[in-house]
Amino acid sequence: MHAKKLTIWVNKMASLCQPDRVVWCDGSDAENERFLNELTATGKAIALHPEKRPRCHAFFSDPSDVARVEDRTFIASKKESDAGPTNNWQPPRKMKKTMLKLFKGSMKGRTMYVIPFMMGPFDSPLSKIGIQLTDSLYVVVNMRIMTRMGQQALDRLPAKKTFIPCLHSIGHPLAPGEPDPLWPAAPIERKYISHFPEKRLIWSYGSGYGGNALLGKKCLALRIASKMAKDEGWMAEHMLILKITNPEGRHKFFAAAFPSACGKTNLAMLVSKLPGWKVETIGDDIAWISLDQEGRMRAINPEKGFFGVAKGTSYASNPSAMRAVEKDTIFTNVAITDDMDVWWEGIDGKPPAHLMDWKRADWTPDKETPAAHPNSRFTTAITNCPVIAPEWDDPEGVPISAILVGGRRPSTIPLVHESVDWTHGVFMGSMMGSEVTAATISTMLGIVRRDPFAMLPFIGYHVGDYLAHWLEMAEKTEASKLPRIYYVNWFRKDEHNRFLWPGFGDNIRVLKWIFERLDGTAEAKETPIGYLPTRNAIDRSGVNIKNADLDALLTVDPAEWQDELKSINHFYESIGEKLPDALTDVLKHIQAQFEDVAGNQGEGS
Ligand code: OXD
Ligand code: MN
Repeated sequence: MHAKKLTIWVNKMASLCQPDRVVWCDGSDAENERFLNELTATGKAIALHPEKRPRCHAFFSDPSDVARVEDRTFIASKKESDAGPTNNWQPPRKMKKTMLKLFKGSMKGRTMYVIPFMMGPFDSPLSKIGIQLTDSLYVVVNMRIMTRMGQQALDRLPAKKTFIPCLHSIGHPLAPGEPDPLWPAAPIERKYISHFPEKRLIWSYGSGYGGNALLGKKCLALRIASKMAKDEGWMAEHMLILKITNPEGRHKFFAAAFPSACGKTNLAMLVSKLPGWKVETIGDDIAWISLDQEGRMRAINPEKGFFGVAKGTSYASNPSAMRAVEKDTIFTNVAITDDMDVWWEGIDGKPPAHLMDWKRADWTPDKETPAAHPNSRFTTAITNCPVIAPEWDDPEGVPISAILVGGRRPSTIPLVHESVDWTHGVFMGSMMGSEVTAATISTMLGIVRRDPFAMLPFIGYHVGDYLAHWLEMAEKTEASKLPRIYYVNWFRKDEHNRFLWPGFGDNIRVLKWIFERLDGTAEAKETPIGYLPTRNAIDRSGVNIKNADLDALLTVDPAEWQDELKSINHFYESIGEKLPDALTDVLKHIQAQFEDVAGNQGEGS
């Protein structure tokens, strides 16, 4: 029945896109090798040095196709009010009409690959099956790393009863005899990354890059899944999942939401600077969270690989990621050394005297353009990661004790603060974000791009309904069983633009405080914005962080917070009437508490 539905859909899409042939992928090693051989034979991929980077390949995209395209990403829900102010809405019929025209004959001269894939552990009740149709072999070999792809996923179709159809075309049909470019794609105005959340359907046209094309990731596991989660009572979140173990061998699991480019992969693979404390990785980008029988939140990582930003990754900043990409990895838009290894800005060591840059041109250190694209990526299996947690593939998921939220905030937001309850935690998630400008002193109080739970580009419905859903989740269980929510900020600076906190492996000191708060043993002080560590509650053993710096990191400045609350209010107004009142109430409550403190100080003096 389900197989029949699948065959009918594949046939229908094949007659629409008109590929020369249809190939069903089984996900085997032999198949993968065949595909990679074809990609290298046609020059689309370069095989890297067999000893330095065994079984690794590099790809180089068209310069017009280097990142997710939020402007060309659409939510086609029946009602505009179901897409909300943060999404590009299109009426489903109009969207379909536009795209049917584009998909018609879009795979001429090409092969349509059928990719069955599972998001989440094979036998988890939380997992979902997707079927992606694509005319990009680059997508196939990446999906094989990022998802549980192939026959094993297909075998679960009868049990799951349904699948999420994902149609993808790079939008570059070939006339007979027409040469195939190395990275075919459609021009920007013809790219459409379209989602039909009510139909649980994804149609992506014109881009072969990352989140636009590997449809299991942002499109399925976040945009479509967020809507399914809302309807079904669970949560699909843009969060890493980590396991933290203390020196006594006790462990907890934390999930953490940060906007793109705030170090999620680094935190997920943190190398602890505190002896005896250990962090292991479950996921670096996406968490599907649901309530278990006991009313606790459990999370799975729906993915099976990392699609990480290469730039800035080094043995110094993230040794585990570097070890993960030593073999069986796909690199996209990195630079290539003369001995066929990879290079990017921020990797260990000095730039070599000569490279091939991501545009396949000669590069020497005097060249003004970067050798690797700033959004250059590695695609590597989670099992390559040396600090993978044994629970990463557990069908039940892992119980989450704390949820961390944060962003890049050079001022105002302390190093860490703890919510007083779930609603306050949701307030913290709703207001999180990063400052847009590179911080200089004059822009320290610059514009903050609010990015609720780092989901702004990924909520498949109205942001106000999304925040309401967070609040509703708490009504399904007891408050004591819910994770506690913490706002962290590694990026606070002093007036000379110097980072006050060392970051990276030293972030374990903050994770330790959170761990001990959950155990009820760490000290905290109450402030109008929540609980903050006392100066001595942050373990500074083995590091030189001055009292003055720590005090600055833990400062809650009433004047800065006045501006902050105003700015949050402004953002709330942009959400409109679907914003839950409970969140405005938290805002007013914090405001009132600042006024109380000021009043008390006034009386005291
Ligand atoms: C990502 C992103 O690639 O969030 O993970 O942009
Ligand atoms: Mn991400």
